Amino acid sequence: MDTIVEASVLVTCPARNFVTLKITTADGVVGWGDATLNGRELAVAAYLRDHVAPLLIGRDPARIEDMWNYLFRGVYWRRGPITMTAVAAVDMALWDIKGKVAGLPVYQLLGGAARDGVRVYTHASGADVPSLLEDVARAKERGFTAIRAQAAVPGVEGTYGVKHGAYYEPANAALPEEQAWDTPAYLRFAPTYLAKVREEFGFDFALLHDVHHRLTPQEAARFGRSVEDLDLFWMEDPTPADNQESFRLIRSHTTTPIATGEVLSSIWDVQHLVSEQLIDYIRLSVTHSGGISHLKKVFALAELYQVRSGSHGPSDISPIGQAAAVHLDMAIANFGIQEFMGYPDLVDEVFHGGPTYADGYLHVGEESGLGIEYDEQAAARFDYTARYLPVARRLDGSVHDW
Ligand code: CS2
Ligand code: MG
Repeated sequence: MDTIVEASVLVTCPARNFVTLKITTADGVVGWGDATLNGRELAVAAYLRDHVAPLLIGRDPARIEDMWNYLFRGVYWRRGPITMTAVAAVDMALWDIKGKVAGLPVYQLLGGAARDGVRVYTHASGADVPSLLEDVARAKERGFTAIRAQAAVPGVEGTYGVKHGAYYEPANAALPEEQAWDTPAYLRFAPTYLAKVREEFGFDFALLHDVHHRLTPQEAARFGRSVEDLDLFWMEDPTPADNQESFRLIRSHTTTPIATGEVLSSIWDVQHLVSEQLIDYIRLSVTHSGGISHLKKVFALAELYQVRSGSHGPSDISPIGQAAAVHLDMAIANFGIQEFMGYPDLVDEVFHGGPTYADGYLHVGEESGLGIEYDEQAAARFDYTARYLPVARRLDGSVHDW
């Protein structure tokens, strides 16, 4: 039996922070896991380094389900993004090792290809409508058949989702930037710019929009109704999912498809949403919800209720997490779509390999394991840089969901 002899936590910042777990076995096999949680990277790194890594030494890397339960049930305090991101990193690394030992890509270990490729959507945004339309045009030129559209709301400084430069990175300051939020202004403006996208580009591509937890259920129902003729692929995070039952009000008023889940981290956080068919797409990410093993169970539950996957895949999930997501996307029956923003070039200096993009799809390679290698020497060149996600405040100064 092979055993784990080393588990090390690597923090690097090529353009943005990433946390990576490296597990090494006595047979010299190395597995990599993504442990990046935007704005809370050091919390996960500490949890892994101080409370998980010492427990891994001497254990059998082949016993993935046992390890998952050991780290989920065996620690007593359970669930939540910090814990589930740490568990995810171990899970991904062990699947990477299992694939390397078997000489197979991970998707083959999950049941093989259920599709020829993984359809992806990317982001388009603009500080005003003309720049949004230009960004949508660029995404279409790159072959994307599914595009998320976000524009700044006039008069609302710092509207969510508008990139500054080539990539959208919301963790933009050493302390949380405070951004204004004005729901009535958003409700008046967002449907108009989404309509302009349809007017300019028609209906032959999937148009997505991220509400980003900003509305009450009633406001979200109103928003969903207002864009029904725009045939959105989904409206995302229309309202916070802390109260899963609140989605029923939205569901009862609009046929606009609903996606949620990226800030959730376990099957129990979405069980009611899925089993009551209150949503159409589930957005948990491999990196923040316990890894491949747990997310495969979430998608299996979702399949019973005709809910499809729509995994979160921003640039603040590392290429390792993105690769793990694509391996899982390849193997499940109820795949919906995969988010794919791409990464700044600097990231390629640390993370080598991974799925390749072509004509609106990601194609996972045939390399064994997850297919990503991590350059520790390159990573050591990029020190952690404190970056926080913004905080939203309403016009009266009270805190709103960001
Ligand atoms: C967004 C993310 O991609 C999305 O759907 O919700 O950009 C999210 O804001 C970031 O991942 C937060 O770090
Ligand atoms: Mg989102």
